[in-house]
Amino acid sequence: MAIAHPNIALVKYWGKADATLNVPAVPSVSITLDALTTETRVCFDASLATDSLCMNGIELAPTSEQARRITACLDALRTLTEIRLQARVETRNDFPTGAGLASSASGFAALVVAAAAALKLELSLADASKIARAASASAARSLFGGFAELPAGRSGEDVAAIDLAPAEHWPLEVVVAICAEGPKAVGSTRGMLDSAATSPFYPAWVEAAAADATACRSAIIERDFPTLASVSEASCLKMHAVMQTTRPALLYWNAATMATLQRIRELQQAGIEVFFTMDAGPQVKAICAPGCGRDVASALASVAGVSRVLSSGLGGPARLIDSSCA
Ligand code: 2P0
Repeated sequence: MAIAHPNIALVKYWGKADATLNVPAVPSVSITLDALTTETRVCFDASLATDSLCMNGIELAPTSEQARRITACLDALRTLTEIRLQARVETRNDFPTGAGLASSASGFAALVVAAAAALKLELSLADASKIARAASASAARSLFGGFAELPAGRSGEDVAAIDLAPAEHWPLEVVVAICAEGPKAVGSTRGMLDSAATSPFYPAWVEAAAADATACRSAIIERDFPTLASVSEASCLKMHAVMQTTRPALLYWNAATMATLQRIRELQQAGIEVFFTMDAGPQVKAICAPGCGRDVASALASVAGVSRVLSSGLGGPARLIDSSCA
């Protein structure tokens, strides 16, 4: 069994340089959370005719999109061995799946770690990260704890995420305001392709991304909260500007999202070190300087439309927790 945690990008990934190899067009910088967890068990079994997949207690049809992506990831690992057996995969998230909380990041990171161990493959972190990236680019970052970066690539390139700093370097706190519980309307992969094809802002977004990643990296290394807040909010809002100017428009926010942003602005004006980021869903992630999470959580819990808040510190890398069927 392997566990992995979702990560939240501070400088966002939105766009592909190579959709087939799943290579990002922009660099992204993320933090890995400790309070949300995916647990995945993989057993290769000679009695199976196809991969058999169970997610959160529900069997997935082999023809479903999720099953297809999981099998493709398992195939990438199987081809590195002599083993051609099919696998039983059981995976469970202790947080909402497919709702803008990066369940595909933790899911594919845990899958790669569990399946590699079950196949007795000794993969470097870089190689594990490349395989995870091919399945879901944000998963490449969840192989690492603390702070990670996934560089941009070019068409045909194979890029891996890199470790920027461990969680202990700067124990930021994260409060997630749940603004809607359901699954997101449009998946990230479809949305990114539509944005590249139709948003007039997409070229400017790609052009500015390297500078944002550089500024973010420096702010992390120097533990410079105001700079991290400024570059992260700007990256998030630019990404949402691209999303909103995509045709058909990707409107991930709801009224509670907006009310939460306004509450965070008030907290900032009151001197609390906090900033916001949002992904392909309505949830708002409030990133807090060490020690500020409790006050931010109680403030966001009372925002109209916020159903609950989740609080987290920064977490460790994807890892094996027992090796029974890995
Ligand atoms: C991120 N997102 O950097 C950005 C911000 C969503 C918004 O990474 O197409 O599910 O599978 O590579 O990994 C979501 O992207 O997309 C994502 P694919 P993935 O966190």
